[in-house]
Amino acid sequence: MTVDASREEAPPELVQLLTPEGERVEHPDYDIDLTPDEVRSLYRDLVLVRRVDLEAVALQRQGELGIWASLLGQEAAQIGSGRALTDADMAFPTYREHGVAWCRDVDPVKLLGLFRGVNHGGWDPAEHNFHLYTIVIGSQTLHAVGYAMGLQRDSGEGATIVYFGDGASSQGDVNESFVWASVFNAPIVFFCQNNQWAISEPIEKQSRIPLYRRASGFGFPGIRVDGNDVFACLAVTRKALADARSGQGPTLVEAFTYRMGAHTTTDDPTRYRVASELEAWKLKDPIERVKAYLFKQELADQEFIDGVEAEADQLGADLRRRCLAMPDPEPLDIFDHVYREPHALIDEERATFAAYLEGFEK
Ligand SMILES: Cc1ncc(C[n+]2csc(CCOP(=O)(O)OP(=O)(O)O)c2C)c(N)n1
Ligand SMILES: [Mg+2]
Repeated sequence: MTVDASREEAPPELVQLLTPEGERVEHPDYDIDLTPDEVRSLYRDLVLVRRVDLEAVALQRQGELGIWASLLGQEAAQIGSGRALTDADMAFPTYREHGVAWCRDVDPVKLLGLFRGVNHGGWDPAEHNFHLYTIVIGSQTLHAVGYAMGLQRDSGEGATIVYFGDGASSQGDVNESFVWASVFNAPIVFFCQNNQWAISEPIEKQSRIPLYRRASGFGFPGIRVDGNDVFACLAVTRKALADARSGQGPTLVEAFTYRMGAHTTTDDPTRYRVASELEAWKLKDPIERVKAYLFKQELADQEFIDGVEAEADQLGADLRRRCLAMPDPEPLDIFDHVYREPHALIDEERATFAAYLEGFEK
């Protein structure tokens, strides 16, 4: 059965400021004025976070991490939105926001600690204004709206940004958080990285309409941005955050991007998607377009590019060394972090587990 052509939608508009070929384009509502230093700095961020990710995948493959969720392909969405944040803003990530963690000055080795199983979070959310990674899909959107409502009541300053995926958009939590944010006019940006896949489920199985259009049903604006364009992601997120801070309420940003790698290191995407799809997205690489722009505008030369590459090599090597040096926790430590105060049940469980460990030969 075919769908009546009159029922089909026109293709959605996408905010883009830098084409895949590295050409600057204008947009009537979004513009950005970046100094050469700022553009070079964005390029550096993109390259360095890709290296952190590459090193982490290698470490997992060598048995040094239990699992890793790669950000490959999503660097521009994360660096663009992450660099739009000010110190007063609070970010709530999923488990893939290594680029945003970078922008919040979280040492990447702390991310590795979580995936190596040597800590339960790794950083102090209050110190970095970057919440702990959340694996329960979509649940952080409710936490973030609550936080935003707190900001609204306490200081009236700062905004909240919450990250989630295309798959998460089908979760009840996410839809409930849209209702709360809307009716309370909460200072929040919903930043959805539509990377086209939720493990093996394609976006077509999540929505009949472009995700950004969901926002209008809840009563706030939604916008689709080229998620592989770091300039556009920065401009759009800056505007959405400014709106949130000035009492305009929430915005849904749909960053249209692509998960270039596996869902996590436990997944094999060749089992459910065709190679040509990946090849098409490779042409839209978020780093290559900034590099092309830097060359075309004569804002950087090969020496600069090589310098960033050398810095990435050093970062990767340093990360590997510090990852391997992280001590294993004592098995019984896990019981110390369940409750703040002593607890009879936990004491009993600790004793049982200690007796079990005693049963092994030393
Ligand atoms: C509540 C809940 N249901 C199911 C899962 C298992 N799960 C982990 S990741 C994932 C897919 C998420 O896809 P998406 O929201 O698009 O984010 P992406 O991984 O693509 O960044 C699912 C279903 C989970 N972690 N939590
Ligand atoms: Mg996804």
